[in-house]
Amino acid sequence: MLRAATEFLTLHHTEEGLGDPAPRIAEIQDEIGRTGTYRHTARELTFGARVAWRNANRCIGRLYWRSLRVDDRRDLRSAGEVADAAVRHLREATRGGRIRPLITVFAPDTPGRPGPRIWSDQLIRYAGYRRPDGTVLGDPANTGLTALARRLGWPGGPGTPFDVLPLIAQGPDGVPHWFPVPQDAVHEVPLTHPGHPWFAELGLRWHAVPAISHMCLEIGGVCYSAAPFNGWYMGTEIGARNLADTDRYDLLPLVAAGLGLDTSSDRTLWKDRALVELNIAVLHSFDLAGVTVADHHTESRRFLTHLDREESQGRRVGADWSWIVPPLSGSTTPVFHRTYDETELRPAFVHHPEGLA
Ligand code: HEM
Ligand code: NRG
Repeated sequence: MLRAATEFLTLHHTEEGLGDPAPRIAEIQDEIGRTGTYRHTARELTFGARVAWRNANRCIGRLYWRSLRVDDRRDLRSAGEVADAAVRHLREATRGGRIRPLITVFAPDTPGRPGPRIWSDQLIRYAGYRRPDGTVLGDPANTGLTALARRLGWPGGPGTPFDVLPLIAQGPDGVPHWFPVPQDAVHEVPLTHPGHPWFAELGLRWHAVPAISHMCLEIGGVCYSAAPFNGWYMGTEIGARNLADTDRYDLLPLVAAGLGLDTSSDRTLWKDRALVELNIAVLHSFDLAGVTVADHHTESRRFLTHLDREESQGRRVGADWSWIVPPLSGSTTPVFHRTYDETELRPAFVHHPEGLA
């Protein structure tokens, strides 16, 4: 821990021009000796969270890493407190559609006392109910989380394809609990298409804010076991994956039918055409609703600006090509046509080792 702390404090002092980090490191060494851990100052926490975003190799949205707002809620550790603050996070981040990047940081793991955990992988998730015949109503990605919620006593939602799941969080007792996410904290966008009135009748929607909640924020050897964060969506996440993947909502056949496409052979490229129209609908609908959303061309350009800007500051940017290149029209974006340094740096967001039971 002292090694990780030293590395982090040196980075912080160097980048922010804070002078010699040695006195602060000596203080931390003493604190670790006495307590087995140490406490970041508010300023260290903010810097650490921003740099963890900067170091997220899978994230194309990093240009604005300095603008991340950090809500310091290290005083909270019970499941109920975490759930309440998570709902507050959603409201603060959404702002009626003018989405802003925000992270809420809860109590960290300390020796003999693990921090809280959020089992839901995002603050907002749609239920996936497995039917007796094996098919799924809702989002097939969330059947495990839905089953867990039911086992914990959640009575289930109204039974639409877009039922918002409760939040599942655990405090010091190590027992997961479920908490309803109030409807007014979940901003959603009904999907329509600018050129196809029938599209609205498909009854599709998606939520405005992607808020990843099951990753650990690791700063200077300290693990913040619950630290939900959000930015805004890139349209393809919804239109080219969540609604289109065959193991998600699998909607391309339905969209193709609406478009009157010949689906008798792959070679008609009906999937490709349906995919483009679905993505047009996502961007159009978010724009119409006044909800921040990025298109993959713009976000790709911003990412290259980010690379330039970071490199001009003398910093190397790690990136994972397979996550950075958008899942639609990859080769039409500049991020496709190059390779990236894959080095992983700390602070970082890391996946907890054990998955969902
Ligand atoms: C991943 C975009 C903000 C941290 C991603 C992905 C996209 C993306 C497209 C890939 C997701 C996937 O394929 O499932 C954006 C955009 C943002 C944004 C447009 C707008 C501001 C943020 C913020 C943070 C963050 C604020 C943290 C403070 C991450 C991390 C991953 C990721 C850790 C990898 C997640 C994983 O391993 O599952 N981002 N992001 N992003 N982003 Fe961002
Ligand atoms: N693909 C996932 C969300 C992953 C993170 N994406 C972001 N993050 N845009 C989905 O729900 O489709 N962010 O913090 O903005």
